[in-house]
Amino acid sequence: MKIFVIIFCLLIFTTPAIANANLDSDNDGVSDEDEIKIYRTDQFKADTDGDGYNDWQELNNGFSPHNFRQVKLEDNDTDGDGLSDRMELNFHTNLNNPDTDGDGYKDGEEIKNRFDPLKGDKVKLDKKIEINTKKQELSYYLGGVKLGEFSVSSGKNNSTPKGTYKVLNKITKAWSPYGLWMPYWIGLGTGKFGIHELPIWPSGYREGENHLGHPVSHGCIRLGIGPAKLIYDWAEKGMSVKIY
Ligand SMILES: [Ca+2]
Ligand SMILES: [Ca+2]
Ligand SMILES: [Ca+2]
Ligand SMILES: [Ca+2]
Repeated sequence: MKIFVIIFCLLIFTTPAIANANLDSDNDGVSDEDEIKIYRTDQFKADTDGDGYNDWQELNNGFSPHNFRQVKLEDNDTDGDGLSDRMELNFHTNLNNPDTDGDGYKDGEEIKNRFDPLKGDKVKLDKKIEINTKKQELSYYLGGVKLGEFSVSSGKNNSTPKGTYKVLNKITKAWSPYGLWMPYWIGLGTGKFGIHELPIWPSGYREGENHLGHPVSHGCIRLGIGPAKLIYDWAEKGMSVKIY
């Protein structure tokens, strides 16, 4: 009898919740729950921004359902907090509230300064770089969320050591024993190799501009002009770099 009562209670209390989770009032393919909690769209209006495409079509094709112009999620910032709608979805922040955790700092500022935008106290998020030598790609992550990726040139004949290394040092313009400059040097492990911008010969000639995407270096990981400075500025001494 007791078991029967428990089962009966479970049925009456859980069934409506399950039904609600799948409820799609405006029949646009996105559940009410997801519209309210994740996408912050109008659960009673299939086409929230009135551009002729319903919310599901927009989200499924990577467009913002909050902009009547055809703007991609990564190029739209609904709440103007410096964090794109795409990144808000990735970080699980509220794309319609510039300060999700209400601590006085905008979501975009928090991400830029490495703070958790979901926790009011000053909790720092982990930074991580990963280099995929097969794909010749460097990705960088904050709190497990990928912020971006760049094409690299790693060592020829598998000469880039695999494993997880810590950032040893950062030097704006390091000198290589091969007789060339390595701008935006990020030393890894014991500093015998690292990440840097396409190297420059003393004559001024820039090495390997067309080599990104191909493993041609002596073991270092080369980045293009632009991405090298971005990663240099973003990287911190002691942070983890995984090469595989
Ligand atoms: Ca819906
Ligand atoms: Ca729309
Ligand atoms: Ca935003
Ligand atoms: Ca905040």
